[in-house]
Amino acid sequence: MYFEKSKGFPKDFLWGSASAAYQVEGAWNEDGKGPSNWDEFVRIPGKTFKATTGDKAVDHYHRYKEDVALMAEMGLKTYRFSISWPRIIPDGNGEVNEKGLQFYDDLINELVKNNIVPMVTVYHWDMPQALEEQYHGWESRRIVDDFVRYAKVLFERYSDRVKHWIIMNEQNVFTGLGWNAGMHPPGKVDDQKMFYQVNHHAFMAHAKSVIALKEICPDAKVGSSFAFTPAYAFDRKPENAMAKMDYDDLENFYWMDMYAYGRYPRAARAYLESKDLMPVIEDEDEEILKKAASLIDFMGVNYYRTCVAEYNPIDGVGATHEMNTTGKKGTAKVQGVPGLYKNPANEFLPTTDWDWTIDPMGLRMCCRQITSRYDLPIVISENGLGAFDKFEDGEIHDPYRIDYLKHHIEELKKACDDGCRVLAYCTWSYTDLLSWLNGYQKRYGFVYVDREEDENSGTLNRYKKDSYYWYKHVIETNGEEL
Ligand code: BGP
Repeated sequence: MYFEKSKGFPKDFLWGSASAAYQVEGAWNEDGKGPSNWDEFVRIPGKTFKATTGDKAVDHYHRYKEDVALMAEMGLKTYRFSISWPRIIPDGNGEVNEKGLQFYDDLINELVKNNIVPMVTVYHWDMPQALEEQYHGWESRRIVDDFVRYAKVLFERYSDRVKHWIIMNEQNVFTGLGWNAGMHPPGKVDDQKMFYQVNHHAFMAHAKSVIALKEICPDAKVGSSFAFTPAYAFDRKPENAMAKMDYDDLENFYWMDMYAYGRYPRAARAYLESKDLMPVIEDEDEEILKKAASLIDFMGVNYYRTCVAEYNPIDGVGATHEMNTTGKKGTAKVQGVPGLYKNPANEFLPTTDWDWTIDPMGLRMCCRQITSRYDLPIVISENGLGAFDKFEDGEIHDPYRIDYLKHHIEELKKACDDGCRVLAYCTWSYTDLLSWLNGYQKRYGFVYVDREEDENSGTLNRYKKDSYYWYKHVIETNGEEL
């Protein structure tokens, strides 16, 4: 839609930035923390770019005060971070580690003291390795109770100060890469049946945690963050429009419908039943999922890119289990689901060095679709550009990042004008950090961290990039001057 004049962002809009425990904290075996599935996985040769780990990451565990001071100076309104389950309950379901709880108490207090709203992700992919050993983690329904116990420990300890909660980060990504592509723990390949079962367990863990939070802290706001990649139909050929519908039901609505309605899309269900892929669902699940859906306050969206959906014949391309993790542009390959869709490149859009399309309008489309389909408020919990940055005498000039964020914020403003209720916008990321599979050279932050792939490289000192000063001004003007 077109409006003569923009109403702009709401007065209390939360301008933020995000991170995740494994990607920033380091201190992987300090103060009683147990090993996580990621601590284990990164040690398997060939799994990450140049065998990088989060052992030290960017040492946020020891430098959080300095990081929060930089946020305060910038005027950041909210900081989204995740809590490491194995720091809180080292073996997943045994003793609670007071030192782990203390770390997040200190971080939260530091944020609150600086007028920064803490936004907490309960699960951003680091699961206690002990649960993998006990019952194969997410593959067993036993994880649901252990997860909810962990979540309740957090709610009871922090919900006096934390009012914004994200239960799951990108359930579609950690399960897809974990059980189909073999690129995240537990590294399973093409285990479709288990992929859907694991997702059902994660949906139950999400739902029961939402219900528990509202009992403990009724005024808390809660949702989960979905990695939303909208698709364009390849062209006006009906079979390509249908490929887009299939893609949406199986790759997007499968998760968002569950969070917002507590049910799977009918067409997805029918497809899974025909392939004998439907997960085992227990009698009481439906009621719990529906109750949780009625309680969520927002849809969390991590938006990076759009894709294209084109009909893929039954003997067409499948999953390649490959990704551009080197930053050598043009190395990504077309992937698809035979009989349904494939995702060819979009020649109308530029791409990053890691072959992700750059499509600001896609962000507005995410908001519009969520508003039309679910009529829920929206938290943009991640959006940003991974790029090579150059450090020159203490300065980092990153006009490409400013350009990327500026155009996305412009589109977000239009989404607000369209009537979408957007509560927050968090860039990915605040400081540079570990990119799970792409090492430290794929940088996202406003704050440059002096380190490279080698664990012993760099001082870990922090430097403000040009984008830091730019975002400071965006916040000061509530998005009026971009
Ligand atoms: C999201 C994750 C983040 C972050 C981001 C960038 O999927 O939630 O944790 O890593 O993507 O991705 P990457 O690091 O692969 O470039």
